[in-house]
Amino acid sequence: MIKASDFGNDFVWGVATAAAQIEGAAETYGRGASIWDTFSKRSGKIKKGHQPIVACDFYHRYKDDVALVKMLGFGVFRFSISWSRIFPLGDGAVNPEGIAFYHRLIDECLAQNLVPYITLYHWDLPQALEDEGGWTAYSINDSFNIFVTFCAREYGDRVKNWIVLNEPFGFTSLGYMLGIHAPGKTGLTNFFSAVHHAAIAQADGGRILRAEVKNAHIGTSFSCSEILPYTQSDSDLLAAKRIDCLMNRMFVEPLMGLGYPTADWDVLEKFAVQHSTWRHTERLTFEFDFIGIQNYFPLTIKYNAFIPVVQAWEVKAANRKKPHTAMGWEINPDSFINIIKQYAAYPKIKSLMVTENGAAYHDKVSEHQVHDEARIAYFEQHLAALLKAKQDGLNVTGYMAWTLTDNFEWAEGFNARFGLVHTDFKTQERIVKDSGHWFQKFLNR
Ligand code: IFM
Repeated sequence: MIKASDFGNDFVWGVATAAAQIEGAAETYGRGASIWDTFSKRSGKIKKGHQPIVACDFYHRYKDDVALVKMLGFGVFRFSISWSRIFPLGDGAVNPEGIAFYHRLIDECLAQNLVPYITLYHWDLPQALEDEGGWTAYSINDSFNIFVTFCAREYGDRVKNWIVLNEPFGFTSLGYMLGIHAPGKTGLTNFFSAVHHAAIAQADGGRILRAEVKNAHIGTSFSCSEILPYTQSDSDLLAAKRIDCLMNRMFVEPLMGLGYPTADWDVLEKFAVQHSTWRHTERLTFEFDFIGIQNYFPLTIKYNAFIPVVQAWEVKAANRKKPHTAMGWEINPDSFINIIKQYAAYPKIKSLMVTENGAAYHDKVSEHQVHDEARIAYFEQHLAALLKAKQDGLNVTGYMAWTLTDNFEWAEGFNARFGLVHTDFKTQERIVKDSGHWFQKFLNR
């Protein structure tokens, strides 16, 4: 049985959350609408028509939830700031009630001896900015920089740990290419311009934090998946390479000063030729103190001539049978380590931290308990693999479980449960699941 102390005294243990998924109070206390408020009101966009208006009611229950983080034994609480709670219209006038809420939350963390990690952007763009083009518009970078500067000056005296963006691949691909997340835009042109503005935002954000926050520890986080070719044929290998560019490399390499991986995907080269700012490597580069890795599954990729642009398709692996979570995501701790190693190989990475990892299951409440053995096994296996990799020399400095309470899982609504704590969305009652109790024991040993 592994235990937290095996990872060393300096290893950071946290639990991660995001404002739009937990806070609620979406239409009160001066908050402006975010793209998720608007999107979730559109018919058919969210499973069962769920909306994040109340969510976990964290806005009102933050003290109890922070106490749960403490009780489970974590040292870090990661949360994000709702941009439209601070700037209801994205920039311009601020909302004093919103500003005060995060002061209360930070104070509560510090009072409980928890280290706050703030994510600046976890997908909930102010609707007012989306109306001006959102992440596809160059003006987003000015507004984002105003927001980052404000938060850094307001909270930077007490918060030293910052994460600029959460999963740029996630919000640009699902929200601006496939249209299945807010704001529901589609197409390659929207996608690539969103990718580029997000790349500028992450580097600019890092620079602003460095200038504004004394002794800051600054990171940004990436969703990343190991991309496995279906066979060793040239066509499958090249298809896998293109998807690796699309899902992983295109987001991290500009940051490392390497520019976009245009040599390995001709579509990127075409965009770079058309848009001169794509070659402005200097603005896209920033040396973060840590890179956040968020991994949930690997993908097996096969060449498919009928798929436009990437000519690649995800298929079931021919040579490995692995279990899946309730989201249909393959559980594969080896692959979790492989993708961390892929990122660790970039020469400019100072350190890596797992800033999200977890699993959704169809939990059942019985006699006030949730026996989620599958989730416990998931954490045990991933942490055992991580410990081994760390002992073998991988520079990983922390792990944050996704997530504290069951919450609003974007297009899945409240139907996908990832929490260590069960949420009854009618009564807001919390029940610590067996996986929460498991963490409590693991962290205290
Ligand atoms: O819930 C999300 C989170 O907001 C971003 N990373 C993946 C999680 C599970 O889908």
